[in-house]
Amino acid sequence: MKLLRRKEGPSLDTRVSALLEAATLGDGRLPEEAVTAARAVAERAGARAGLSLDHTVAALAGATGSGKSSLYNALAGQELAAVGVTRPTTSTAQAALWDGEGAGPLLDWLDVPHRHSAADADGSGLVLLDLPDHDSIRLSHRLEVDRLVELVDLLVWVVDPQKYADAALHERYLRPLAGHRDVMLVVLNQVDRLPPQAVERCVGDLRRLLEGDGLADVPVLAVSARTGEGMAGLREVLGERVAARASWAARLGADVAAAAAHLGAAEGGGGGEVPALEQGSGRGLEKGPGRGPEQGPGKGLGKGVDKGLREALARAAGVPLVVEAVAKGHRHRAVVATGWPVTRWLRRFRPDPLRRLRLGTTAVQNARPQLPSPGDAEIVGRTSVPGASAVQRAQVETALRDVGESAATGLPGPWATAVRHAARSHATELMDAVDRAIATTSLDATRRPRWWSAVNALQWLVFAAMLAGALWLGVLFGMDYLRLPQPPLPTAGPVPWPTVLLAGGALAGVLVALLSRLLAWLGGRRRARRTGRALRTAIAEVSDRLVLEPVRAELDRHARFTEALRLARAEV
Ligand SMILES: Nc1nc2c(ncn2[C@@H]2O[C@H](COP(=O)(O)OP(=O)(O)OP(=O)(O)O)[C@@H](O)[C@H]2O)c(=O)[nH]1
Ligand SMILES: [Mg+2]
Repeated sequence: MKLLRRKEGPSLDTRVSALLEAATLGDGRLPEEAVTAARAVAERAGARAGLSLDHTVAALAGATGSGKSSLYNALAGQELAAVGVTRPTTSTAQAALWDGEGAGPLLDWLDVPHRHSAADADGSGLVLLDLPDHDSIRLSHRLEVDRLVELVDLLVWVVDPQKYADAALHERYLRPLAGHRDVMLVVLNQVDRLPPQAVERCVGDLRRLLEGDGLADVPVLAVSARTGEGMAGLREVLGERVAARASWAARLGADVAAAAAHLGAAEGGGGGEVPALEQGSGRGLEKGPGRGPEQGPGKGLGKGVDKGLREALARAAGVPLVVEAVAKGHRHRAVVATGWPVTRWLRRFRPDPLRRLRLGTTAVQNARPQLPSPGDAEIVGRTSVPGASAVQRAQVETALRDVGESAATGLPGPWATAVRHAARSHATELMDAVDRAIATTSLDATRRPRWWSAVNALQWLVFAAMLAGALWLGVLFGMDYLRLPQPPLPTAGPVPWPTVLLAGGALAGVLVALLSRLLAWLGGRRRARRTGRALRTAIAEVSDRLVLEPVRAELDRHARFTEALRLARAEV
């Protein structure tokens, strides 16, 4: 049934890859220890899957004197392990092999050099390990047990009637390994030392303790290595597991789930306590309370999330100033181009407001997007817009923090920190980038409207007419002065032509100049508005590239992490 259920979910391979991906994505965000543990599990799973899958490695583990070596010998059908009276007796693991062909590399990987062939013909494919005592006074024993408990396919916990309730066993091993219940057996040995009616009571008590450990379904077998009582049942259960050849995958599956749960707990911990490895991991399809993938980020990146930031950047970068300079510059140049020729030259003594900001000049216009050296950036990319004030810079800072804060809403602690950090990841370049964007945006602010040339030509024509009139009148005046006969004087109605030319020319010149000014004023306003829009678009692009994009990447990383974790925990 379990096998069937597993088939519905993702394959072990998929889950291992997902775990590895989750570890990679969590790297630098989650506690190093959880990431390393997840990587180690993935690596271990890969290694085990690459070794003999026809063999099932079962380890006899338990306290000293519980009878591990005695059971090992009884199962193997010969005295392979020393059974002593001095405790502890077994100091290194040894293996008994039932049809051990091809199991060499597996035992090399387990680093168990002492190997024997079991005499018992049944149980082909079983590799039985006799372990040292887990609660040993010798550190090397404990280390050996811990090492192998992590690697074997099947765990057979051997307890005796005196010490089955030992806290060390339950708290240090059984409870944290609750997720591994599918690859666990508990053997109550030495039942020959109990009166028959006490055996059942003892087993019942042990079962209750196991239930408390989260191991309700784990088979409990009462046996005696000495009398052979219950040994047939143990052999049968072991035989079934070996024949199914599924323990290795179940073990790795439980390992992957545990590591994923541990990563998830590290995510939700937010600096708090990280639950012990594997705790609660085996509750396969359950979801962690109050945390986890189903919760997800609260808001993520809303559309206008950086509105405040863009406004602060615009202010700090002096956009209102530039916009005003564009309007003024336009009017200034319009006057120079279309003003009354008599007075327009005066304008040339005044500086162009736009050029004063080093905007709209050719140097800035050759928009090189990325400048190779900072030196170049100084020359080409810089405007002379006055730098941001302390207040404006503080406003940018605040707005930047707001973006991070808003994007981080609803995320688990470490990811929220990562998102906040991502929002500020380019904080130092931000103002420079905005300044450069402004320098390269105000491109058409100095383009001359075509009507300026036409009006200019008209102005000179009118000016020429005025000059002609003046000259004509001058000649007439001179002739009169010299008392020469007056030539005939053509008139337009009652007014003589030279007067018409002079006065009309002057009047027309001034009128055209005034009209042009009005048009230039309107044009400047329109151009300023357009420039403002272009600058705001450029600033939005910078904000998007340097602030939102990193935030988006981090949010995406979190989403992928969550997805990978679900997959690793087979929650899909
Ligand atoms: N009465 C009884 N005694 C047993 C049984 N199994 C083992 N013993 C005795 O318990 C003692 C310890 O047995 P071992 O097999 O060495 O125990 P162990 O778990 O390997 O101990 P360490 O190697 O020290 O961890 C020995 O004196 C055994 O003879 C059993 O089923 N009944
Ligand atoms: Mg022993």
